[in-house]
Amino acid sequence: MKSITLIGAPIEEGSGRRGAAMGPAALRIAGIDTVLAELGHTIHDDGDIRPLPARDLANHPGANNLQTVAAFARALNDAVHDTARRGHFPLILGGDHALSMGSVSGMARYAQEVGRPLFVLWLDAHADFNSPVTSPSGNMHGMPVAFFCGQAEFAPVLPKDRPLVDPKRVYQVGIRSVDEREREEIAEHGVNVYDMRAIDEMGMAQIMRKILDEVRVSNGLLHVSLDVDFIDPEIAPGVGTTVPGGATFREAHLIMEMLCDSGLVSSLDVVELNPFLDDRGKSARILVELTASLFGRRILDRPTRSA
Ligand code: 5AB
Ligand code: MN
Ligand code: MN
Ligand code: MN
Repeated sequence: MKSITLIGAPIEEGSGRRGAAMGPAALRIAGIDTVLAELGHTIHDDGDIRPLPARDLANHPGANNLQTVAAFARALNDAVHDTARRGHFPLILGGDHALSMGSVSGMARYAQEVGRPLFVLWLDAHADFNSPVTSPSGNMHGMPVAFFCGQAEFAPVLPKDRPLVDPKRVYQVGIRSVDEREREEIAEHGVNVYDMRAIDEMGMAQIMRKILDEVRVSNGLLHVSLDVDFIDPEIAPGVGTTVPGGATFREAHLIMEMLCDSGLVSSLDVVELNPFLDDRGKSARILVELTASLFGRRILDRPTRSA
């Protein structure tokens, strides 16, 4: 059984629209803490982080709301790092995906301290490998992977000596919407991409076995980042950036069960939930179910609901 610390990160400034700041509240209302406690885990919830705008940073024309995003990233970097050092599992409740600049960087620091490599499983319709220079929108939720892999364009924003993630240890699954420049960058940097076609051809189980084997042989830590738009919008509509043709509930569920069985997961982001766009809490509930599976709920234990 684990000690799990819930860290709410109500950021929406990375996404270019309002609503994702309500994500942590919706996940709590959908019962994320109770479900995990019922599985026997110990849950700590210190509420949401409340960062101060990073006024020391200069604004950048290619990075919208940079000061706010950086403030969340810094606060989360520390919160996640402290949580991991205390031996707790950091479970980050988003908030838009820009928050992963902080959560993954915090885990990269921790991984460096314990002398283990950090792997990242990125479950998303998008590659999120833009930079302030390449982004078509300027929205920083499309940039976190490039950020924690150390793209040079971010140099003014963060210390140069921060621990980075090796792009060859980043595994993106479910990808189906990639910008022109992102395509070049991810290829150049050697990010591992399993797009929807790969999932259809290989099946999710084979993909997951390959990824988990890589983490296991390197004695790595595995950070999982779950963007709601990874799942098909028919079943998870509560997100601002829907792309048709996403993962089914069964595929997403299988991933969580295999992650649980592996025992390799060190930290999790649940991001991009926009309750304002959701359909009667449907997406929040699915995210809670998937999280429960990652922490040990078996499919046999799922409650039967009458229609
Ligand atoms: B998400 C786009 N590539 O950079 C951009 O939802 C979309 O965190 C980014 O994956 C989507 O603006 C960001 C067009
Ligand atoms: Mn994303
Ligand atoms: Mn996405
Ligand atoms: Mn580059």
